[in-house]
Amino acid sequence: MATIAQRKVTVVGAGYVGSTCAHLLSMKDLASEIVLIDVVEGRPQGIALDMNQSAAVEDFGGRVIGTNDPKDTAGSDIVIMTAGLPRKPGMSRSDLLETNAKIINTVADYVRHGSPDAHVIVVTNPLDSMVTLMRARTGFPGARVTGMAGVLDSARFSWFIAEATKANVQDVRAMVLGAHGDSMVPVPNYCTVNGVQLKDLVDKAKIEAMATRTKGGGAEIVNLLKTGSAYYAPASSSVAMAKAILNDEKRMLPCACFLNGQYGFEGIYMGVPAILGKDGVERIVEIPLDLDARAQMQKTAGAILADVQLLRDKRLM
Ligand code: A3D
Repeated sequence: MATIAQRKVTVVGAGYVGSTCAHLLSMKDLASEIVLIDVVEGRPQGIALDMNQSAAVEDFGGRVIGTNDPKDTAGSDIVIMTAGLPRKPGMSRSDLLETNAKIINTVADYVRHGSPDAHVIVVTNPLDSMVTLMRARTGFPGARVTGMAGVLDSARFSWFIAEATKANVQDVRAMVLGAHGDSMVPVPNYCTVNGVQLKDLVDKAKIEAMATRTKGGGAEIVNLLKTGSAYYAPASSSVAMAKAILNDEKRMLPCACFLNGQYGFEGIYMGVPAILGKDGVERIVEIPLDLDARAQMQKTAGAILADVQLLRDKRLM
Protein backbone atom coordinates (compact mmCIF):
# COMPACT_ATOMS: atom_id res chain seq x y z
CA MET A 1 0.00 0.00 0.00
CA ALA A 2 1.26 3.46 -0.89
CA THR A 3 2.17 5.97 1.82
CA ILE A 4 -0.45 8.56 2.77
CA ALA A 5 1.13 11.19 0.52
CA GLN A 6 0.78 8.99 -2.58
CA ARG A 7 -2.64 7.48 -1.98
CA LYS A 8 -5.22 7.69 -4.68
CA VAL A 9 -8.85 6.80 -4.08
CA THR A 10 -11.47 6.92 -6.83
CA VAL A 11 -15.15 7.34 -6.07
CA VAL A 12 -17.30 6.34 -9.04
CA GLY A 13 -20.62 8.22 -9.09
CA ALA A 14 -20.89 11.81 -7.89
CA GLY A 15 -24.42 11.38 -6.57
CA TYR A 16 -25.50 11.51 -2.95
CA VAL A 17 -23.47 8.55 -1.69
CA GLY A 18 -20.41 9.20 -3.88
CA SER A 19 -20.06 12.89 -3.12
CA THR A 20 -20.53 12.25 0.60
CA CYS A 21 -17.79 9.57 0.39
CA ALA A 22 -15.45 12.06 -1.31
CA HIS A 23 -16.20 14.63 1.39
CA LEU A 24 -15.47 12.17 4.20
CA LEU A 25 -12.28 10.89 2.51
CA SER A 26 -10.97 14.44 2.21
CA MET A 27 -12.02 15.54 5.71
CA LYS A 28 -10.35 12.46 7.20
CA ASP A 29 -7.18 13.09 5.16
CA LEU A 30 -7.24 9.52 3.85
CA ALA A 31 -5.76 10.19 0.40
CA SER A 32 -3.73 12.81 -1.39
CA GLU A 33 -5.82 12.39 -4.54
CA ILE A 34 -9.54 11.71 -4.45
CA VAL A 35 -10.95 11.27 -7.94
CA LEU A 36 -14.70 11.75 -8.26
CA ILE A 37 -16.00 10.51 -11.60
CA ASP A 38 -19.50 10.69 -13.06
CA VAL A 39 -21.09 10.56 -16.52
CA VAL A 40 -22.88 13.88 -15.98
CA GLU A 41 -20.71 16.70 -17.32
CA GLY A 42 -19.85 19.40 -14.81
CA ARG A 43 -21.29 17.67 -11.75
CA PRO A 44 -18.11 16.00 -10.42
CA GLN A 45 -16.03 19.04 -11.41
CA GLY A 46 -18.38 21.40 -9.56
CA ILE A 47 -18.50 19.21 -6.45
CA ALA A 48 -14.69 18.87 -6.48
CA LEU A 49 -14.20 22.62 -6.74
CA ASP A 50 -16.65 23.21 -3.88
CA MET A 51 -14.92 20.61 -1.67
CA ASN A 52 -11.43 21.92 -2.47
CA GLN A 53 -12.58 25.38 -1.47
CA SER A 54 -13.45 23.99 1.97
CA ALA A 55 -9.88 22.65 2.44
CA ALA A 56 -8.46 25.90 3.83
CA VAL A 57 -11.26 26.06 6.40
CA GLU A 58 -11.30 22.37 7.33
CA ASP A 59 -7.52 22.05 7.13
CA PHE A 60 -7.16 18.97 4.95
CA GLY A 61 -4.34 18.38 2.47
CA GLY A 62 -5.84 16.04 -0.13
CA ARG A 63 -7.11 17.24 -3.48
CA VAL A 64 -10.46 16.26 -4.99
CA ILE A 65 -10.41 15.87 -8.77
CA GLY A 66 -13.76 15.91 -10.56
CA THR A 67 -13.82 14.25 -13.96
CA ASN A 68 -15.82 12.45 -16.66
CA ASP A 69 -12.73 10.70 -18.04
CA PRO A 70 -11.97 7.15 -16.80
CA LYS A 71 -8.26 7.70 -17.61
CA ASP A 72 -8.05 10.02 -14.60
CA THR A 73 -8.85 7.09 -12.30
CA ALA A 74 -5.76 5.08 -13.35
CA GLY A 75 -3.43 3.90 -10.59
CA SER A 76 -6.04 4.03 -7.83
CA ASP A 77 -5.35 2.17 -4.58
CA ILE A 78 -9.05 1.94 -3.81
CA VAL A 79 -12.15 2.35 -5.96
CA ILE A 80 -15.47 2.97 -4.21
CA MET A 81 -18.22 2.10 -6.67
CA THR A 82 -21.40 4.09 -6.04
CA ALA A 83 -22.58 4.72 -9.63
CA GLY A 84 -26.07 3.53 -10.43
CA LEU A 85 -29.71 4.21 -9.86
CA PRO A 86 -31.00 4.37 -6.29
CA ARG A 87 -34.43 3.05 -5.23
CA LYS A 88 -37.66 5.00 -5.39
CA PRO A 89 -40.57 4.34 -2.99
CA GLY A 90 -42.12 0.93 -3.70
CA MET A 91 -39.03 -0.41 -5.51
CA SER A 92 -36.99 -3.35 -4.26
CA ARG A 93 -33.21 -3.30 -4.64
CA SER A 94 -33.54 -6.07 -7.27
CA ASP A 95 -35.61 -3.73 -9.47
CA LEU A 96 -32.32 -1.94 -10.16
CA LEU A 97 -30.57 -5.10 -11.37
CA GLU A 98 -30.37 -4.69 -15.14
CA THR A 99 -29.58 -0.98 -15.35
CA ASN A 100 -26.97 -1.08 -12.63
CA ALA A 101 -25.34 -4.26 -13.98
CA LYS A 102 -24.55 -2.44 -17.25
CA ILE A 103 -22.95 0.38 -15.27
CA ILE A 104 -20.90 -2.08 -13.18
CA ASN A 105 -19.58 -3.75 -16.35
CA THR A 106 -18.51 -0.42 -17.88
CA VAL A 107 -16.70 0.63 -14.71
CA ALA A 108 -15.16 -2.81 -14.10
CA ASP A 109 -13.55 -2.66 -17.54
CA TYR A 110 -11.69 0.59 -16.91
CA VAL A 111 -10.77 -0.36 -13.34
CA ARG A 112 -9.28 -3.64 -14.59
CA HIS A 113 -7.13 -1.87 -17.17
CA GLY A 114 -6.25 1.33 -15.32
CA SER A 115 -6.03 0.19 -11.70
CA PRO A 116 -5.14 -3.51 -11.82
CA ASP A 117 -3.96 -3.55 -8.18
CA ALA A 118 -6.91 -1.67 -6.71
CA HIS A 119 -9.23 -2.79 -3.96
CA VAL A 120 -12.84 -2.29 -5.02
CA ILE A 121 -15.62 -1.56 -2.55
CA VAL A 122 -19.03 -1.91 -4.21
CA VAL A 123 -21.98 0.09 -2.89
CA THR A 124 -24.29 -0.01 -5.94
CA ASN A 125 -27.52 -1.98 -5.42
CA PRO A 126 -28.62 -4.73 -5.53
CA LEU A 127 -25.42 -5.04 -3.57
CA ASP A 128 -24.71 -8.76 -3.42
CA SER A 129 -25.20 -9.45 -7.12
CA MET A 130 -23.39 -6.24 -8.13
CA VAL A 131 -20.30 -7.16 -6.10
CA THR A 132 -20.43 -10.67 -7.61
CA LEU A 133 -20.52 -9.11 -11.08
CA MET A 134 -17.69 -6.69 -10.26
CA ARG A 135 -15.42 -9.55 -9.21
CA ALA A 136 -16.32 -11.65 -12.25
CA ARG A 137 -15.80 -8.80 -14.72
CA THR A 138 -12.55 -7.43 -13.21
CA GLY A 139 -11.16 -10.92 -12.61
CA PHE A 140 -9.67 -9.55 -9.37
CA PRO A 141 -9.15 -11.93 -6.44
CA GLY A 142 -12.10 -12.10 -4.06
CA ALA A 143 -10.02 -10.58 -1.24
CA ARG A 144 -9.77 -7.33 -3.23
CA VAL A 145 -13.46 -6.96 -4.13
CA THR A 146 -15.88 -6.43 -1.27
CA GLY A 147 -19.38 -5.09 -0.86
CA MET A 148 -20.52 -2.50 1.66
CA ALA A 149 -23.71 -3.51 3.42
CA GLY A 150 -23.03 -5.23 6.75
CA VAL A 151 -21.32 -2.17 8.22
CA LEU A 152 -24.36 -0.07 7.36
CA ASP A 153 -26.98 -2.63 8.42
CA SER A 154 -25.11 -3.20 11.72
CA ALA A 155 -24.85 0.56 12.26
CA ARG A 156 -28.62 0.86 11.77
CA PHE A 157 -29.23 -1.96 14.23
CA SER A 158 -26.79 -0.27 16.67
CA TRP A 159 -28.78 2.94 16.53
CA PHE A 160 -32.06 1.19 17.31
CA ILE A 161 -30.36 -0.68 20.20
CA ALA A 162 -28.96 2.58 21.58
CA GLU A 163 -32.41 4.15 21.47
CA ALA A 164 -34.10 1.12 23.10
CA THR A 165 -31.51 0.72 25.87
CA LYS A 166 -30.93 4.47 26.32
CA ALA A 167 -27.20 3.67 26.03
CA ASN A 168 -24.58 5.68 24.18
CA VAL A 169 -24.35 4.27 20.65
CA GLN A 170 -20.55 4.24 21.01
CA ASP A 171 -20.94 1.39 23.51
CA VAL A 172 -23.15 -0.67 21.19
CA ARG A 173 -21.80 -3.50 19.01
CA ALA A 174 -24.31 -5.06 16.62
CA MET A 175 -24.00 -7.71 13.94
CA VAL A 176 -26.01 -8.17 10.74
CA LEU A 177 -25.05 -10.89 8.25
CA GLY A 178 -26.38 -12.22 4.94
CA ALA A 179 -27.68 -10.34 1.93
CA HIS A 180 -28.36 -6.61 1.84
CA GLY A 181 -32.10 -6.92 1.40
CA ASP A 182 -35.24 -8.09 3.11
CA SER A 183 -33.56 -11.44 3.82
CA MET A 184 -30.63 -9.94 5.77
CA VAL A 185 -29.82 -11.71 9.04
CA PRO A 186 -29.56 -9.59 12.21
CA VAL A 187 -27.82 -11.72 14.86
CA PRO A 188 -28.97 -10.52 18.31
CA ASN A 189 -26.79 -13.14 20.08
CA TYR A 190 -23.74 -11.17 18.92
CA CYS A 191 -25.08 -7.75 19.94
CA THR A 192 -23.79 -6.17 23.13
CA VAL A 193 -23.75 -2.88 25.00
CA ASN A 194 -20.21 -2.62 26.34
CA GLY A 195 -20.04 -6.40 26.70
CA VAL A 196 -23.54 -6.87 28.18
CA GLN A 197 -25.67 -9.12 26.00
CA LEU A 198 -28.68 -7.49 24.34
CA LYS A 199 -31.02 -10.21 25.66
CA ASP A 200 -30.11 -9.12 29.22
CA LEU A 201 -31.13 -5.54 28.50
CA VAL A 202 -34.37 -5.72 26.48
CA ASP A 203 -37.08 -8.33 26.05
CA LYS A 204 -37.38 -10.73 23.11
CA ALA A 205 -40.31 -8.92 21.48
CA LYS A 206 -38.38 -5.64 21.44
CA ILE A 207 -35.31 -7.35 19.96
CA GLU A 208 -37.47 -8.86 17.20
CA ALA A 209 -39.06 -5.46 16.50
CA MET A 210 -35.61 -3.85 16.20
CA ALA A 211 -34.35 -6.64 13.92
CA THR A 212 -37.41 -6.16 11.68
CA ARG A 213 -36.91 -2.39 11.60
CA THR A 214 -33.24 -2.95 10.65
CA LYS A 215 -34.28 -5.15 7.72
CA GLY A 216 -36.54 -2.37 6.47
CA GLY A 217 -34.09 0.36 7.47
CA GLY A 218 -33.31 1.45 3.91
CA ALA A 219 -36.97 1.46 2.81
CA GLU A 220 -37.96 3.53 5.87
CA ILE A 221 -35.59 6.28 4.71
CA VAL A 222 -36.60 5.94 1.02
CA ASN A 223 -40.24 6.45 2.04
CA LEU A 224 -39.40 9.51 4.13
CA LEU A 225 -37.17 11.11 1.48
CA LYS A 226 -39.56 10.28 -1.41
CA THR A 227 -36.74 10.88 -3.92
CA GLY A 228 -33.46 9.00 -3.51
CA SER A 229 -32.22 6.78 -0.71
CA ALA A 230 -30.00 7.04 2.38
CA TYR A 231 -26.50 8.41 1.94
CA TYR A 232 -24.88 9.69 5.13
CA ALA A 233 -24.61 6.32 6.90
CA PRO A 234 -23.88 4.44 3.64
CA ALA A 235 -21.01 6.82 2.86
CA SER A 236 -19.63 6.62 6.42
CA SER A 237 -19.73 2.82 6.20
CA SER A 238 -17.95 2.73 2.82
CA VAL A 239 -15.23 5.10 4.02
CA ALA A 240 -14.76 3.03 7.22
CA MET A 241 -13.99 0.03 4.99
CA ALA A 242 -11.62 2.06 2.79
CA LYS A 243 -9.86 3.42 5.88
CA ALA A 244 -9.42 -0.09 7.32
CA ILE A 245 -7.71 -1.19 4.09
CA LEU A 246 -5.64 1.98 3.54
CA ASN A 247 -4.38 2.08 7.15
CA ASP A 248 -4.04 -1.71 7.50
CA GLU A 249 -6.27 -1.46 10.57
CA LYS A 250 -7.21 -5.17 10.76
CA ARG A 251 -10.74 -4.12 11.77
CA MET A 252 -13.39 -6.79 11.98
CA LEU A 253 -16.26 -5.44 9.91
CA PRO A 254 -19.25 -7.28 8.49
CA CYS A 255 -19.12 -6.92 4.71
CA ALA A 256 -20.03 -8.82 1.56
CA CYS A 257 -17.14 -11.25 1.01
CA PHE A 258 -16.43 -13.93 -1.56
CA LEU A 259 -16.98 -17.24 0.24
CA ASN A 260 -14.86 -20.31 -0.34
CA GLY A 261 -16.68 -22.84 1.79
CA GLN A 262 -17.14 -20.60 4.83
CA TYR A 263 -20.60 -20.89 6.38
CA GLY A 264 -21.14 -23.83 3.99
CA PHE A 265 -21.25 -21.65 0.84
CA GLU A 266 -18.94 -21.81 -2.15
CA GLY A 267 -18.34 -19.17 -4.79
CA ILE A 268 -20.91 -16.61 -3.70
CA TYR A 269 -20.79 -13.23 -2.00
CA MET A 270 -22.49 -12.87 1.32
CA GLY A 271 -22.32 -10.54 4.30
CA VAL A 272 -20.05 -12.05 6.97
CA PRO A 273 -17.62 -10.69 9.56
CA ALA A 274 -14.18 -10.13 8.03
CA ILE A 275 -10.81 -8.73 9.07
CA LEU A 276 -9.95 -5.87 6.70
CA GLY A 277 -6.35 -4.78 6.25
CA LYS A 278 -3.84 -3.88 3.52
CA ASP A 279 -4.56 -7.13 1.65
CA GLY A 280 -8.30 -6.49 1.66
CA VAL A 281 -10.27 -9.33 3.22
CA GLU A 282 -7.48 -10.94 5.24
CA ARG A 283 -9.69 -13.38 7.12
CA ILE A 284 -13.32 -14.38 7.04
CA VAL A 285 -14.46 -15.00 10.59
CA GLU A 286 -16.84 -17.91 11.09
CA ILE A 287 -19.06 -17.51 14.13
CA PRO A 288 -21.27 -20.30 15.44
CA LEU A 289 -24.86 -19.61 14.43
CA ASP A 290 -28.00 -21.05 16.01
CA LEU A 291 -30.45 -23.09 13.92
CA ASP A 292 -32.68 -20.11 13.18
CA ALA A 293 -29.78 -17.92 11.96
CA ARG A 294 -28.47 -20.80 9.83
CA ALA A 295 -31.88 -21.24 8.20
CA GLN A 296 -31.96 -17.50 7.51
CA MET A 297 -28.48 -17.67 5.92
CA GLN A 298 -29.77 -20.38 3.55
CA LYS A 299 -32.72 -18.17 2.63
CA THR A 300 -30.52 -15.14 2.08
CA ALA A 301 -28.17 -17.20 -0.15
CA GLY A 302 -31.20 -18.19 -2.23
CA ALA A 303 -32.11 -14.52 -2.77
CA ILE A 304 -28.55 -13.69 -3.88
CA LEU A 305 -28.32 -16.68 -6.23
CA ALA A 306 -31.66 -15.74 -7.83
CA ASP A 307 -30.34 -12.28 -8.72
CA VAL A 308 -27.05 -13.73 -10.02
CA GLN A 309 -29.00 -16.21 -12.16
CA LEU A 310 -31.05 -13.32 -13.60
CA LEU A 311 -27.79 -11.61 -14.59
CA ARG A 312 -26.68 -14.79 -16.35
CA ASP A 313 -30.05 -15.21 -18.08
CA LYS A 314 -29.84 -11.65 -19.38
CA ARG A 315 -26.21 -12.28 -20.47
CA LEU A 316 -24.97 -9.46 -18.29
CA MET A 317 -22.51 -11.75 -16.50
P1 A3D B 1 -27.53 9.01 -7.06
O1 A3D B 1 -27.52 10.22 -6.18
O2 A3D B 1 -28.56 8.90 -8.13
O3 A3D B 1 -26.07 8.90 -7.71
C1 A3D B 1 -25.71 7.97 -8.67
C2 A3D B 1 -24.73 8.64 -9.61
O4 A3D B 1 -24.19 7.66 -10.49
C3 A3D B 1 -25.38 9.73 -10.48
O5 A3D B 1 -24.70 10.97 -10.28
C4 A3D B 1 -25.17 9.20 -11.91
O6 A3D B 1 -24.95 10.22 -12.87
C5 A3D B 1 -23.93 8.34 -11.70
N1 A3D B 1 -23.65 7.40 -12.78
C6 A3D B 1 -24.52 6.65 -13.54
N2 A3D B 1 -23.83 5.91 -14.42
C7 A3D B 1 -22.51 6.15 -14.22
C8 A3D B 1 -21.31 5.68 -14.80
N3 A3D B 1 -21.31 4.77 -15.78
N4 A3D B 1 -20.13 6.17 -14.32
C9 A3D B 1 -20.10 7.09 -13.34
N5 A3D B 1 -21.21 7.58 -12.76
C10 A3D B 1 -22.40 7.12 -13.18
O7 A3D B 1 -27.63 7.69 -6.17
P2 A3D B 1 -27.03 7.46 -4.69
O8 A3D B 1 -25.68 8.09 -4.63
O9 A3D B 1 -28.06 7.78 -3.68
O10 A3D B 1 -26.89 5.85 -4.70
C11 A3D B 1 -25.96 5.24 -5.54
C12 A3D B 1 -26.09 3.73 -5.52
O11 A3D B 1 -25.76 3.25 -4.22
C13 A3D B 1 -27.51 3.21 -5.80
O12 A3D B 1 -27.46 2.02 -6.56
C14 A3D B 1 -28.05 2.92 -4.41
O13 A3D B 1 -29.10 1.98 -4.43
C15 A3D B 1 -26.80 2.39 -3.76
N6 A3D B 1 -26.82 2.40 -2.29
C16 A3D B 1 -26.44 1.26 -1.66
C17 A3D B 1 -26.42 1.22 -0.29
C18 A3D B 1 -26.00 -0.04 0.41
O14 A3D B 1 -26.08 -0.11 1.61
C19 A3D B 1 -25.48 -1.15 -0.34
C20 A3D B 1 -26.82 2.33 0.46
C21 A3D B 1 -27.19 3.48 -0.22
C22 A3D B 1 -27.17 3.52 -1.62
